[in-house]
Amino acid sequence: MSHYKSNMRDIEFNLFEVLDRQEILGTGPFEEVDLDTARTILAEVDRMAREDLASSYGEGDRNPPSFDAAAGTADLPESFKKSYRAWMDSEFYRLWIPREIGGQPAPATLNWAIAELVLGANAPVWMYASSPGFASIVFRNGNHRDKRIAELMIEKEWGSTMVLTEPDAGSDVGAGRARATPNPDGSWNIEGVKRFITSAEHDMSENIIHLVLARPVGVEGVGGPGTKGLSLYIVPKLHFDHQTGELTGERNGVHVTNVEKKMGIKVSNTCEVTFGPDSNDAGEPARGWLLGEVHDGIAQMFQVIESARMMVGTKAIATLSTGYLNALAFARSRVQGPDLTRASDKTAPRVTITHHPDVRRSLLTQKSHAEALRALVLYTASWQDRVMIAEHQEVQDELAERVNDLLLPIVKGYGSERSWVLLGTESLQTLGGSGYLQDYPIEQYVRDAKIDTLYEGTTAIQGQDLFFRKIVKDQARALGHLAGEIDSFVTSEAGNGRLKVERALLATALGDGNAIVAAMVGQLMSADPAGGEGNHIRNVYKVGLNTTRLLMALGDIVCAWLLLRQAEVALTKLAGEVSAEDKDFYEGKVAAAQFFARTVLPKVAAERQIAEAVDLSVMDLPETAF
Ligand code: ST9
Repeated sequence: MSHYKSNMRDIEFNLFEVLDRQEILGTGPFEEVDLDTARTILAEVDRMAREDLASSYGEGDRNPPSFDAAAGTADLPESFKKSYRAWMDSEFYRLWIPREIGGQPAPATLNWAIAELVLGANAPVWMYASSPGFASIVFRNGNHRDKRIAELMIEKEWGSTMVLTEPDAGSDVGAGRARATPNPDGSWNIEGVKRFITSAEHDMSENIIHLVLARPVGVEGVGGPGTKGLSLYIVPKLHFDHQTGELTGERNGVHVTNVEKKMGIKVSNTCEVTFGPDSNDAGEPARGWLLGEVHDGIAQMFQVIESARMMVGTKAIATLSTGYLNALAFARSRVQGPDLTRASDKTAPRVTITHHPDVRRSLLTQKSHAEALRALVLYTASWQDRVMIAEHQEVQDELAERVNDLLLPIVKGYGSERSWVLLGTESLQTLGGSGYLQDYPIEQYVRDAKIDTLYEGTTAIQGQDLFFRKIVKDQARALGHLAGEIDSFVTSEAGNGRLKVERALLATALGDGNAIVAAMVGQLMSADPAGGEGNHIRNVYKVGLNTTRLLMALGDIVCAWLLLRQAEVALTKLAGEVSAEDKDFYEGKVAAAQFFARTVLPKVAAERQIAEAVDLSVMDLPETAF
């Protein structure tokens, strides 16, 4: 039986009952993907995810690739390769990529819905298969040569990687020391050691294209300190003819020098990669080509990172969702103890654990969060749809870009934190001691989901990104828009009287969220010594003590709003004729929204108090006192 339990009903509810994606399917840039096609694709990906992709999930964990240092290889289990092949052969990746390189673009909402199914079933399949996405970035930013390379990456199904991190440059990408020196033929020699490089070695494609950040040296005007001095290079594992794609038989000086042993997603090879000759100056140089012949590496790499952060958030919620549905299936059949009302009666019949209040609390906690986070991913994607439509019309939808940017750290940071914690504290816990066994998939889910709070920018980085870049630098334009939308919901009559209490709770939480932002802006301004007496640069620490708090509080508020919007839709449906199955579904939507509003939102007030009262005592504590 498949470990993966998808929630197609909720995915379709989001797409077609809340976000009304049927209005854009089959139109504009999505001309070739109409509603029927979208539904057929979703059904097929769902089947494939539960069967072909999920089938190798456990095997990849129990028998992960092992690194052969002499050969520099880390071959994947056959079962995993079969899952990967099934996904690649479906060619659904073409829905992501531009027409010019063989794509058939679909709305981002449809693509992220598909992504959820694949990521929930077997996330490393998606990660190894993201090369067409990388090719899109190469195509978008590249010159004539690079555009051809992008085509070849897709035609030949080569693998790809994003290469930023170094042993001493993780969150601080700008501290990277890898260097690039120009050659007379227009190529560059790359030298340095990179770490934590996903998919840098495997036996599923004949070549791998690395997109490498390195600092150009010896060229006037480029290559300064920090991230802005980094350029992005296309560095192949094996050299090839840039026109035909034929491998020249020449090995490039790019060598995997270690594959990490990890807590989870073990089948996803996480590699140390050494570029250029070794410390004895032996070996071939690692030659690469500057992407687009412009020194704009960090901005180019962030095009990849933005997509990857969305991917990580989607992976996290996909895992929470299947974790919840596995816990629910267990709870429905597990008989244990009497009903609490008959606890003192030793002869009382034993009941399934779904009768116990604390199990119900736990299940609704899981359900409401999984569905809230799915709503968050797909709502964010709906702004990406707007960006795509505008680009197709050759205009810019600045608001859509800004709101998408604002939501990304919430999807990634809030989504991954809530998912990994709830998988452990609630989903696994529902199974009692059995949850700790490999007989059930949840212990693997917990291990596999932990990484989501770490890679592609830790939660701390997401919190800083949210406040400094997406709120302060944006002058709160996107935040103002979103807060305005939430405000109109709370002041509306949404829910026909049944959501009155919840709208009031949301109004209070929105006020508290705004107050946290205001407090942090005040703290930031007081850190400007030019601002006058009482101002001190150290006050910026107060902001830093609050950034993760703000990330989580805004996540709670936005998620509550999205769930309540869904409850409003559900209540409207319930007022008409619905099947028994739909009645249960819609009642479940209303219950999840009410539960989330009543149990999560009141906590935002406490976060506000803490944020406003933050002082410098934590920073004043001598390190030796920790
Ligand atoms: C990793 C791999 O963890 C994990 C698994 C990968 C799985 C791969 C498979 C999936 C891939 C999907 C690929 C598909 C592709 C696409 C498909 C499309 C169809 N937003 O604030 P400043 C830029 S890899 C946008 O001064 P610092 C911006 O250009 C490791 N841009 O930063 C900015 O200039 P300006 C992941 C942003 O203080 C410039 O950076 N590692 C954003 O110099 C400088 O900004 C990390 O994620 C943004 N949010 O550096 C690193 N932020 O201001 C985490 C910055 O002029 N660390 N830029 O616009 C950070 O993010 C740091 O905050 C820092 C700080 C490095 C940015």
